[in-house]
Amino acid sequence: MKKIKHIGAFALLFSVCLSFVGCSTGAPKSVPQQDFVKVNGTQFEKSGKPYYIAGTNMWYAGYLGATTQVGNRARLAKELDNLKALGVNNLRVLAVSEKSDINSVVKPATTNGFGNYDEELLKGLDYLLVEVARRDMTVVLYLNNYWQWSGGMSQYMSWVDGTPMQDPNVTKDWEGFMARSASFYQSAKAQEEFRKTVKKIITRVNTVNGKAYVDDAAIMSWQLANEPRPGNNSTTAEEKQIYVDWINGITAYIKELDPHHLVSTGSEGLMGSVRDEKLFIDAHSGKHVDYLTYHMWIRNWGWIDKNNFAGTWDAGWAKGEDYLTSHIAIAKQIGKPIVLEEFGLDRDAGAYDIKTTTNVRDQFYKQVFDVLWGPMQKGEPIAGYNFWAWNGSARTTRANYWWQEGDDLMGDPPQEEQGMYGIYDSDASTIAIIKAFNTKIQSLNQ
Ligand code: IFL
Repeated sequence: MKKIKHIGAFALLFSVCLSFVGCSTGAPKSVPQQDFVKVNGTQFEKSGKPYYIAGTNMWYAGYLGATTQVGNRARLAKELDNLKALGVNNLRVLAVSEKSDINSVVKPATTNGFGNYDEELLKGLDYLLVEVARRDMTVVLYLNNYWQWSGGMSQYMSWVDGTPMQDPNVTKDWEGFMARSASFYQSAKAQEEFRKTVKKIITRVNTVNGKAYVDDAAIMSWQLANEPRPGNNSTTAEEKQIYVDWINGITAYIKELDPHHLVSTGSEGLMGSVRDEKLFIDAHSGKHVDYLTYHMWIRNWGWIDKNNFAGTWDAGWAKGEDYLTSHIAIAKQIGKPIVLEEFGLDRDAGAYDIKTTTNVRDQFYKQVFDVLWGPMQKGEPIAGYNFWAWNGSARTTRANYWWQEGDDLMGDPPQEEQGMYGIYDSDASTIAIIKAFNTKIQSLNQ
């Protein structure tokens, strides 16, 4: 009799556990799989239909969802509605930031030291997920940053060894900065803490709708970081291997926590892989990396000169076009989809002022879209794009265009002049070009 009572109690506990995520029976969770973005060969699909990404970057979208001073839910709703009207179906968003004292880092931050989280900002992310789902959009959430503007890997290292973070905007020592960021992959303490944060986010239960993140189909992909690189321009063979091992290890960990969502790296492609094609392939061949990512920065990489667009355009664009297509060929070789998840260009003459025309940028967007559309129509592995970035209704009042705490958040992050690459809601000509391309993309999602 006693034994039967125990069995009955166990059965009750088991059935309760089936209906809640978080009970660690080890049993697979009963999640409706149908709506998750999945990989089918070299394409994405969702709810049984092709799913091409017509996306933007909006790293600050979770910040806007907060109810604290940095948040602005009315603005978030307006931005999402505007983006929806543009045919945008995906946002690439920063999930977590690290507090740093240097100027070019966003404030406040999600993490104020190891294990010290700003719950209000995390609730902002919760709110964003609900609003995104309401509009039938998805998000790619990145969990770290190779660059300084959200604290990122360098800030992890500062917490590990107590050495203050260096601002490469001030020191101009980008090589030193990159080496410091990449030392993150080799630090046992940084990795332990990163995994704790990854677990904290991925196993979170949304405070707005009660849904576990692991069950939320609004999340398309967990992304390791924004633009993780193996190191600086002098990266050794050993450091390349450490980077690949890190990707394989952390992606396996994410899949253990959440087997249903896609996982991606956030890599820029060859330019973020010390121009080593084998390294880029190795970094994306692991079984837990579901698709490839790449970014194309024609001016950052010196292929064109913003002070001489006319004189540098032809040769620069030839490199850009080759970069766009050669990565699609690599994806084909690996047999996974690829997303162009960042690209952008300055306003005319490299100005930051919202009133400056965007003729060259518009031409650039058109040309990028034309290059993508050919292989998309043929079913090649290019699975979509995210332009960099959506500034929307944000405006800067700073004469020098540098962000200060309390200013509007926009797609141009605090490490760059506000207005450099972002698209404002008043940029009608660029918006029309984006909308036209998104309409074509949506015709594939039938
Ligand atoms: O703002 C930059 C961002 O950090 C990034 N790639 C390039 C952007 C523009 O310079 O991820």
